[in-house]
Amino acid sequence: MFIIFKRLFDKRIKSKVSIIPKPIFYVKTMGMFKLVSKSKIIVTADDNEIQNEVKQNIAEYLANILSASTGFNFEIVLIDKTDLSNYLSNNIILCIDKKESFLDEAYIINIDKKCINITACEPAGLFRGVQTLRQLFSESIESKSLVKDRKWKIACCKIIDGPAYEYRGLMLDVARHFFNKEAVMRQIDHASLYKINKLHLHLTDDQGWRIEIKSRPALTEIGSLGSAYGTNPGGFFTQEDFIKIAEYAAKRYIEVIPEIDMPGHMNAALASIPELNPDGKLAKPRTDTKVGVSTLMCHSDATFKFLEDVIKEIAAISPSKYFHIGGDEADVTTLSEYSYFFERLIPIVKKYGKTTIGWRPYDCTDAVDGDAVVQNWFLIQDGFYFIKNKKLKTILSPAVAYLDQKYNKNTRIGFKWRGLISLEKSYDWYPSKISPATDILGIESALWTETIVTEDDIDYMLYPRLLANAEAGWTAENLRDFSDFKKRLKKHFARLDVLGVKYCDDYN
Ligand code: TNX
Repeated sequence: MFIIFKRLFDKRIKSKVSIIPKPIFYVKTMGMFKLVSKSKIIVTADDNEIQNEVKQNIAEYLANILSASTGFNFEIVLIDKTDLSNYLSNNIILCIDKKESFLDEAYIINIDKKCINITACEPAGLFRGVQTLRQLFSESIESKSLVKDRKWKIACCKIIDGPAYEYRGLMLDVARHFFNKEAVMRQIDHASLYKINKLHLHLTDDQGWRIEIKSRPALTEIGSLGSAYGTNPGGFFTQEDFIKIAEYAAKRYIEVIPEIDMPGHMNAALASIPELNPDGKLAKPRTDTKVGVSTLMCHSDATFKFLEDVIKEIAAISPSKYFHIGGDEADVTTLSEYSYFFERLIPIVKKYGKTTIGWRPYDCTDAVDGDAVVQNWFLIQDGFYFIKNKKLKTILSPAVAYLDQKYNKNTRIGFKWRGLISLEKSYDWYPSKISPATDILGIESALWTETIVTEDDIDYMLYPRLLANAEAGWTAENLRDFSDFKKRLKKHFARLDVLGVKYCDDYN
């Protein structure tokens, strides 16, 4: 009898736990932890500076989320590790332990009847652990308003977790259609729940220039007006906006990587600055979505003077060590111009302290070597694709991570030049099968926005596929399984509903 009861009970608890991306190890133990009005968030670390960082970025963040729905006020208490035994009852403990020799973003969660303890060796690990903790509560914990008459219980458990890949990115194209900083921050919030840690902003393209360059005001006075198909009036980030976005992301342990796409995809600049054009006259603005139509003059000093102004200003406001220099679809640039271009450009990027990332085929040029990173979107499903064997660190963006592609023929927006990308396709792929595992820095989901105009459109294309891609980046390949993912995902729709994410439900 007891055994039957226990089984039923186990099943009930088990069916409630639905963590995405899947952690390395989860085991349920006996009993339940209950969050109560006197629960506190306890922060402990050996180092004062780190303790303060954890308080500001993680404890306050967690307190905000939990207090809105529970109505409790969660005092945050900084303590010395030696006092920990006095602070166990009912509390959430965030603990930095440098002695734990795991990766930066790894963490351990121990939940017993008395307390929740999240331990990591770096704040980023605690932040990832907090995202898991959110998912252990019922979805109503995400509510921005008070949820009455609810018991905030979690089944006791132990979780050990850490990422498969260090780079787990989302690319957002704000050039084809512009999205303002509030819209970008909202996406940062949702992506961080699924442990995404890079936000690559595609800031410029033929249809629009979206970042203020103070020494070149025409870029935004002219180049930011308009969008693909002329569907909206465009817009741009001031440098202040960009700094705010990067700070907001950094508090969520997400690094913002700026991209200026060159030497192709440059029409918005050519339409703003006369001396970038062979005849010294402004190019016509473009609202069509043809690619491979524009190029900078690769042998021109005016071009490099312009690029240095741009790189210098962006490098100064961007905390990331990376600078993405595009390099894709330069179809009207000859091969020798293309090679010369990167030979002259890359030292400028280095001069301002940044490491380049570029889309394939920039890696084919001799200038690209060493710690440069390539973003490979030419990937084919079966078989590696080496060029020159440089063993560059690689970010994988195969078709299955192109979330601007339709799910199926009913999808109301999106392209299909890379095929239809159902939820299953976006989940069921294995990075090490398409690139040598030792070269993989990570993976990135790409959201090009030719057909994506509103925030609802972004949600519709990203969700739920971003969860599938996120698991491909975070969870070790041998632990992944689509049918298990689908079961977990089912429960996430309720969470996404509470968060107000307008996901697509026709995703097969
Ligand atoms: C290809 S993939 C592009 C973009 C387009 C996208 C549309 C790559 C590096 N470039 O310019 O927006 O296709 O799917």
